[in-house]
Amino acid sequence: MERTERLEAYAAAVQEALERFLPAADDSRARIRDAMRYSLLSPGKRIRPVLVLEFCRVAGGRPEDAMPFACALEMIHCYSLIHDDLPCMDNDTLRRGKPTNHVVYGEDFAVLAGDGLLTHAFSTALSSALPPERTLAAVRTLADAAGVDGMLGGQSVDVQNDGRLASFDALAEMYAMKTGALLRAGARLGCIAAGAGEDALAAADRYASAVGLAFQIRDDLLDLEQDEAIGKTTYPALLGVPASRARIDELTKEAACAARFFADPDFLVWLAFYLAGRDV
Ligand code: GRG
Repeated sequence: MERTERLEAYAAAVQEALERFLPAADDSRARIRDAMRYSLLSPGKRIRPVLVLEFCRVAGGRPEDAMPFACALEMIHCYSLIHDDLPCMDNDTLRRGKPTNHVVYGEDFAVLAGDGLLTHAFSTALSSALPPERTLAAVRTLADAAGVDGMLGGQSVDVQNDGRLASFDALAEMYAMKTGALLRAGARLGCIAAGAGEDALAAADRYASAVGLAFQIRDDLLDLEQDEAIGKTTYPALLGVPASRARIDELTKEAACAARFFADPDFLVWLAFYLAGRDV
C-alpha cells in the first residue's frame, strides 16, 4: 500500500470508529452529545490514532485490535483542543476550519463537551477486547499522558508563565509534556496493543519523543509565519529560524533511526518526514 493511501485508510477507519464509539441520540442529553460529536468528528489529521494503529502493526499486532485505544487518545486530544480554545485560555474562534466549540455551543457546553470526551475516552479504552493486562496498561498510559505529569502539566506550566519560559530547557520540558505526552502515548499504546516487549516500547518512545518535538517546532514556525505567538517563548524566538529548521531535520532523522528497530518501518519513517514538513 502507498504511504499516503495507508494514512488515508487509517484516518477513514478512525473516523468510522469514532462515530461508532460516540453515538448520537435524540434524548434529554442530545445537546451535550452534539457538542462532543461536533469537535470529535470534525476533520483533524488524526496523527495520534494513526500512531497507535501503525505501531500496533509494526510491533506484530492487528491494527483493528488497537482501535479503542486509538479512539480514546483522539478523544483526549480533542478535549484538550476544545478547552485550549476557550476564552479563558487562547480564546480562538476557528479550529479545524470550523467555528470553535464554544462559539457554536457556548462556553458552558464547551467545558462540558471537553469533560465528556475525557471521560468517554476511558470507557472507550475499556471496551477493548484485548487481554485485560493490555487494556489496564493502556488505561494507565492514557491517564499518565493526559494528567499533571503529561499534557495537563505542560499546559499549566505554559498558562502559569503566560507563554514566556525562563530558559530553553524549561521550554523543551513544557513541550515534552504539552505536545509530546500524547504523541508518545500513541506510539506506546500501539505497542501495548500488540503485546510488544520493553525494547519495542523504548524504540517507540524514542521515535515519538523526536517526532513530538519536531512537530512542536514546526508549529512554532507556522505560528511565526502567521504572526501568532508574538511575545511568547518559542524555538524560533530563542534559536532563530534556520537553527529551528535544522533542529527539525535532526529530530526527524533521529525518529527515522528509532523506527528502524521495527522490521517494516517505511511508513513510520515517511510519517516523520511528512509531519516535519506539514503546512497545517
Ligand atoms: C487545555 C488541558 C488542556 C490542554 C491543551 C494540546 C494543547 C494542550 C494545546 C494545543 C496548543 C497547540 C496548538 C499546541 C501545538 C501542537 C498541537 C497540539 C497542535 C494541534 O494538534 P494537531 O495539529 O491538530 O494534531 P488536529 O486538528 O490535526 O488534530
